[in-house]
Amino acid sequence: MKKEWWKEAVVYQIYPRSFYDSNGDGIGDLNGVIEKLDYLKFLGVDVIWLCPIYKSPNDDNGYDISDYKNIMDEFGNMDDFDRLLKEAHNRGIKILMDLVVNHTSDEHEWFVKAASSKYNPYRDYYIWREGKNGQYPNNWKSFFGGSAWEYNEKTEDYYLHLFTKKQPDLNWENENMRREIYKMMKFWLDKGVDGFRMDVFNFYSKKEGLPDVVDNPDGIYINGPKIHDYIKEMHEEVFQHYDIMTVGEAPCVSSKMAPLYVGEDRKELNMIFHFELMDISNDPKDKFIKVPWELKDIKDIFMRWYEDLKDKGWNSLFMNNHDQPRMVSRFGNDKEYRVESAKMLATLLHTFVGTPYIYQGEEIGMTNAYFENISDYRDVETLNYYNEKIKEGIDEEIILKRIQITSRDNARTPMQWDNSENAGFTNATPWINVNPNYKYINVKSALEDRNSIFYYYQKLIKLRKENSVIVYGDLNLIYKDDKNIFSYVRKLEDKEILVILNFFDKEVEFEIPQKYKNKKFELLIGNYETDNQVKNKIKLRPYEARVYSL
Ligand code: TEU
Ligand code: CA
Repeated sequence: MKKEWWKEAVVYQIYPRSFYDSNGDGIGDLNGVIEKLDYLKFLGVDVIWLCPIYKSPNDDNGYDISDYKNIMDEFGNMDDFDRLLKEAHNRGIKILMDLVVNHTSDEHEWFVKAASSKYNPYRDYYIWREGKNGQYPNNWKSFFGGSAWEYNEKTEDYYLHLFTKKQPDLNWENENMRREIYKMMKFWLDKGVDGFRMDVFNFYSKKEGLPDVVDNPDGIYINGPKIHDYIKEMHEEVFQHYDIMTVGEAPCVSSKMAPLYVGEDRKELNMIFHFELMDISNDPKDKFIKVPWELKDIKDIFMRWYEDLKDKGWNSLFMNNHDQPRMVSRFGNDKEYRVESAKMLATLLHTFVGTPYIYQGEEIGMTNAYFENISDYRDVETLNYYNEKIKEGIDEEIILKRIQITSRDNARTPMQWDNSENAGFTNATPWINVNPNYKYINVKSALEDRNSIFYYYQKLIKLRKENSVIVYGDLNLIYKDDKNIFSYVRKLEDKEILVILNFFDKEVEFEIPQKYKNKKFELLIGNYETDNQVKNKIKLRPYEARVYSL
């Protein structure tokens, strides 16, 4: 397999609003990120993915951009950004920008002009349609509730917005618009940024005629007919001229389809974020309703993506981000076994095939917030859902229970730095409440405890650097049908490692497969005290993880 720096890297995702507030206004900012670079260096990550920091009215916390070439007021200014980039590079850390070009803010000057008159040159940068018999132009729904169309009084027609009405979709059919986007990308790359995480990139292309969705939007506004043309053009115009990393956020992409986007011969992207794992416990009709998951399904997803991309392209590994509940709350056990289960899940993400992503706070085992009042929530998706369900007459208590488990705000509470007021995130009132468990879950106490989740991550990252088998080795699943244990062997030339993960809170036995029984076992990492004595069977404690070199 071809060697690439982005295959060997570990990425750390920062949600700047909630990372560290350097100037006491309750909002995280770029100088706050600079102050914490040494912490990230100590953890050992190679790349930071910065969630959007561009000018924005913050209808969707920066995913609604009003000026791509300027910094959000609350986060600082371009000098701060330039310093951040320099300081990160000085420490050998790369910076990945969030590229949000499926839509802009409605306050972007392109949209302001476009909405002013049917004859404005910017009109065609967006997607406008007349109503049908006094109704919406078609049946498309916004991801954040209601129709995807908003009426514009002035020009007496509708514009498309797949997210909030303050996030109008760009018209990728328009070549001038595309050229301006590529120019803007080069503006950032010429500053020296190291790549892009591309927000819903597979939504750019919309099917001609904008037909109604019948079963699902695949091929209509997701993975639309021209999507590969656009990404190839972007590669040709932009990517190929730089040594960068690209990762596309890709809802509704199957493992079969993925090689078309990330195939090494395709000249499109380095990797994507697929949603199969993130959707695993979602009720298909309502993601706020969670259904139980089984280990079998998790294994199937990991294995299928491994096999379908094998020798073709690369994958990304993550179990949470700024849109998802906290990983330890969702896939682990944030009550009795928070530390053990957080480490076990980390072991999977850092020893499987693909580039691991750490979402801020994951490395200290931060949990869901479980806020009890709707007034504690800030996220537009959550608030829209609440209002919609109240209108439908659903009991408030039921709605709040769903929100507690699923809301994106679970991942957006401030980073917990220490046990002082507001978790050391700010000395003002934070824009969103801190999780009350900051008293004992925080960076300071993690750094003081040799057995903390933090040091476990540090060690995993180091192991990856020292053992190329973890990056480039083949993978073989063991005990495919075991309901409790996820186990596999990684192999590169004569190097082999065995990963054993107990996914639940019960003790289970793991029998060493015949062909490994005579090997010498050396424990590389584990989340419990163990000696190197490996007999035929291993009794695994709750959420136990072990990685052996054979
Ligand atoms: O998310 C894209 C997306 O598909 C969302 O519907 C996401 O799945 C949802 O938030 C989960 O419920 C991206 C960004 O990551 C998200 O923060 C933005 O709100 C969205 O695009 C619009 O830019
Ligand atoms: Ca601030």
